Amino acid sequence: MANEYEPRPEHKFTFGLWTVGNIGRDPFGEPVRQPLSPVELVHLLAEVGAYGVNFHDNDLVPIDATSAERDRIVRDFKRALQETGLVVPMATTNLFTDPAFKDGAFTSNDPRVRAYALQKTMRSMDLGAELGAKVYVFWGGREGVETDAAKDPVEALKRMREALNFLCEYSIEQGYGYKFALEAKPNEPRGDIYLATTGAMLGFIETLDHPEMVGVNPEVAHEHMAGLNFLHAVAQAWERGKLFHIDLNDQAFGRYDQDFRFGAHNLKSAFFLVKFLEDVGYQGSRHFDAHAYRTEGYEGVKDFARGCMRTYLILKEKARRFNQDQEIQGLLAEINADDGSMTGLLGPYSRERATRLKEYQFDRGTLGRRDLRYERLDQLTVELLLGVR
Ligand code: DIG
Ligand code: MN
Ligand code: MN
Repeated sequence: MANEYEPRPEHKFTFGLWTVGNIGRDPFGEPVRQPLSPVELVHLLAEVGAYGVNFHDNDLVPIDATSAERDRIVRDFKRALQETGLVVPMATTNLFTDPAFKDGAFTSNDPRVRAYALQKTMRSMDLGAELGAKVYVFWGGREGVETDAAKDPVEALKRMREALNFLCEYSIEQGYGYKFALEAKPNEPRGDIYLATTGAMLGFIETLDHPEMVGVNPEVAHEHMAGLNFLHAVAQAWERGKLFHIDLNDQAFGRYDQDFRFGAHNLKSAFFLVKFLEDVGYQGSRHFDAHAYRTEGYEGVKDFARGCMRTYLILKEKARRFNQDQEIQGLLAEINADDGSMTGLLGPYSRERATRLKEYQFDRGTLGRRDLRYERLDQLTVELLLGVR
């Protein structure tokens, strides 16, 4: 039998060209790896067992490419997809590298930059649609400030809303059928980035003209940078039907954006995330927006990519065991037991229910004395993860 931790297409593991193609440049050092072409990266991803590949426009087509060069690049890329069977579930726009975007794209104070950002995004949406992408991610890496003297945050939100409304209309008119997925990050590269968390994005989506087209793309590292529980952000998005995509990686709290291999830093939170995605039947891509350590060559990059997928599958098996574990499930049944005594008191509002609730005599002492056995439950979870159950 094929190893149960080997990736298969049905697992929907995807990587961006910019992840396995990351050449190791950082703010304090030059690149450590030679660049690979998009075609070479597609074959590398096929070799490690990925299902799909995603890209920013300029990961695939350089910003100064001629239309003839663009056509050749896209033709070669399509051939590599055909040869390997990889698909393109998601596309996005690079609105953060070029100096033109140094003060933002959609929220820039310069209307020429705001207009250019719309043009660049429409062209990138065309490219993504040509390659079959159905999810379009918006990460506003430069949509922020270093000083709030420079930009009115209300005006910035209005500009962001206007741009997204415009681009929703464009997708509708073109018949692209895109689901827009907004990706939050609290800071870096800007001192502060607008719409800093997935929760902020969920509130903002409801103010758009086509909220039904727009969801979120939560990233582990970004919610961790904000000191938040990633599972709770994902659960809130899921509960609202807005989990359109997800960026999996890992990240220490309070650090710069580390984009570590999935599960490389906090296995327990990674386990609860995988358990959630599998328990609810999430059908989207498991996209690893991460990159290998700067110490690695391309064999190490493949180790990184294999590690992301293998850890996900191992944790998926741990989640199955958690759901089958008699002692764990027995404790959960005890914890969630309901003797029915509150049935008449809890539920939708009615004057009669409110009256009864106000008159009910609670024994606070009894309520406070309950021994919930969470220590035992968590220890069993840890022992499951440590492989001793
Ligand atoms: C960084 O976390 C961002 C960019 O890489 C990209 O726009 C998005 C796509 O997943 N993630
Ligand atoms: Mn990141
Ligand atoms: Mn990301």
